Amino acid sequence: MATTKTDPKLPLTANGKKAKLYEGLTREQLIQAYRVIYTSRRIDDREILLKRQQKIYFQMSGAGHEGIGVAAGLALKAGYDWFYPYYRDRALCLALGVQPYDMFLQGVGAADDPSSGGRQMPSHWSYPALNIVTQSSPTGSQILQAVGCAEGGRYLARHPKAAEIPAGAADYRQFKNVSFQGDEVTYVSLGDGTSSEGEFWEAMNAAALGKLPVIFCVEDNGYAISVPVEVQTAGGSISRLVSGFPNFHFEEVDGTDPVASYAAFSRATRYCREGHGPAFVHAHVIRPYSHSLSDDERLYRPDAERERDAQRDPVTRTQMFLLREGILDEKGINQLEKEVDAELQIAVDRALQALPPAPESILKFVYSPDVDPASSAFDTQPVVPEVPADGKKPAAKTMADLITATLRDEMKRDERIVIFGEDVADCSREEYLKRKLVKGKGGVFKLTFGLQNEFGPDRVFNAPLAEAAIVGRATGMATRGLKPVVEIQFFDYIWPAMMQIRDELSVIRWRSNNGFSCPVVIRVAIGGYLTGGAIYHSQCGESVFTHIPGLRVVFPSNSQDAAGLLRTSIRCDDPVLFLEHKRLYRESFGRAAYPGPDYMIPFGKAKIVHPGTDLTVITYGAVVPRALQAAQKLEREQGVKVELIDLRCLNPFDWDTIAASVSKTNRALVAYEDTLSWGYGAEIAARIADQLFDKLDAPVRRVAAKDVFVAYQPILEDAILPQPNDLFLAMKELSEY
Ligand SMILES: Cc1ncc(C[n+]2csc(CCOP(=O)(O)OP(=O)(O)O)c2C)c(N)n1
Ligand SMILES: [Mg+2]
Repeated sequence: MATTKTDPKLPLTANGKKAKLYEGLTREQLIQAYRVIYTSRRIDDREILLKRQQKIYFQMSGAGHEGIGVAAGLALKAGYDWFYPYYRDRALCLALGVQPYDMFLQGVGAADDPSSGGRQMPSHWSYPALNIVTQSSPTGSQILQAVGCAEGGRYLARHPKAAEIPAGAADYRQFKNVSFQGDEVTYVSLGDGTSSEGEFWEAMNAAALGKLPVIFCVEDNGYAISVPVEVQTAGGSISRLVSGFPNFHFEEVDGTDPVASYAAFSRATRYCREGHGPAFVHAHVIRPYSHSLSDDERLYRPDAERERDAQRDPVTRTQMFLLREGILDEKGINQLEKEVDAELQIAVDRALQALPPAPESILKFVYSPDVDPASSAFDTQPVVPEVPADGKKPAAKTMADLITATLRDEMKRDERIVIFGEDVADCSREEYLKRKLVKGKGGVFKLTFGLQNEFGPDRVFNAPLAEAAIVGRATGMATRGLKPVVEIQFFDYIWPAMMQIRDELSVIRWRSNNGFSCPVVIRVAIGGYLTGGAIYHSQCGESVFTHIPGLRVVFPSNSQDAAGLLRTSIRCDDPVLFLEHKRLYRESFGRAAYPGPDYMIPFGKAKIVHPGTDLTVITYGAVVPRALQAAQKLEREQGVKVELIDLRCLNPFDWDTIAASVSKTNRALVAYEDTLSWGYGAEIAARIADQLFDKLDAPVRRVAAKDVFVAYQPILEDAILPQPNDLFLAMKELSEY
């Protein structure tokens, strides 16, 4: 009997015949793709109308990008893979399962908007159930987080026990349900203009280094607002520029063609799933609707150019394709479009009725609603060390010793902790350590010394010299449930990470209405009094960070506080900036015995370092020992009793202790190492003046650094930073006022 040869890849149709496939897509999938593309465009059109009618407040269209979006949505899996889309990815989101109604809820800023509850502009996607991670407006700040997300997934696959929540784990883990798949892929997209951002290149490098399963999708519509691609990208082709990155799979495709785009995405996805490394999809798309409603592209693009683009419009293109292939006839297309239009009408009508968020809700989710690091749960007692047999006192440990001890204890307790940064590993070339050829470095200040040796290179590793990447990757990992404790080598070099800290890390929970969180700990060596540190190794600047809602800021002055507060930082559920004063690392001031593996200090609880009745001095960090010296001298010489308060934690700070003390002494001096004007003490002084005016017998005074950078020559450094004598004179003068 003769056998008929058929293509084995073709699925059977109902009547047993093999159906034609289009790069693996069935006819039904192609109809579905057209439905998504058409829906996406119609939502844009409807939103534009609503904006003109002033019923919504902003509009950002995905027009022209629908082909690549729907292709990516078909190639990847919602709720399984992870997504860091950008504002033109409406079609992707629809393909993944976001409902048009939810998109209209964003537009009206409804309380029920699942992306942000009315906190973010429309087209800033966030859908936790689908693994679509909250997006912001800075172009490109999502890219490093996508890399961190992929790293997080891979770490969890290698350390599955880390995902478990140990019984009685009274920490952030109780509130993070961690899920991961062995072969998941992280998708991240950006525009052609955004590929000029430094963070894009940092992310490409990190993904290539780690062979991470990330698909970078550049949606190249030829313009960044009015700037054309040849002015943006050297040589005009991002594909050419990135072609030298190792370990990547590259695709360049017409992103207005959903079938070709699906083929490209499928190959990219397969490459990533199989663990070969990252992929780069360069999709050429069009932008038919100007950049946004505030832009009129006719001012910089002639008609001919726009008409040329229109020939490639994915809506008409896909429609023609379906007709040509006989997948749908004209009637079928009309029917589908009518159905979509009717569905959108219902969605718009419902969304316009939706309630706005309550003004009282504005402070909800600035911080974790589940874990309060200022609560008594974080108030534990230090373990009293046993007296050794020889009767000698247990060794007093430096701040550096106890920070290392705390990191070690916590890493033992919690496998979700990973440590990375510049030079933090013992030795990246592991074989040197294994063969005992070297001892290992463990940080420029040696605070992470021995941790790679003990916990392995998956958990303690060096990062490329790129601060935005350190914080961005950590943010992505923490979104997945890990607890990155990263190091910024010097406070003076934190600024490349500022966008990640201010616009991402600190606000992810709030802007996603508690849909996502990223409780990273950033340890930073800060401060001067170093003799020779100069401008770029000595600065403070903590008030820049206490000014950021959502970020906890801690600044201990002694070793026991450092241990207790670092543990609270790690176990809590908020992002923390943990400031470690370099001068205090090995100072004899403030050494203490090891307080045990569970010692914690709650945030926002100051310590009275020296009780007094005549004058309150409020300070923190390296000014504490200097102010103590001045206070002791004043008491000795003048009998003035200073109450010295070490704030320890700057956000939140302990207003109650300040208020109680100033109400008693009626005089307040705020002292800090940072430059005087606009510094941290300005806020404290203002609050005292505002809320304790009736209690004051003298003006609130401040002692701080001169309004200049710290200089190299020690004579200059001494003149610039507040010295014990400056503090002494200010205390004396205020006590005599
Ligand atoms: C860091 C940052 N700089 C500037 C802007 C303002 N801005 C918003 S979109 C945009 C152009 C982006 O162009 P491209 O990356 O090509 O994406 P497209 O809008 O063309 O899809 C600019 C400059 C921003 N949002 N973020
Ligand atoms: Mg563009």
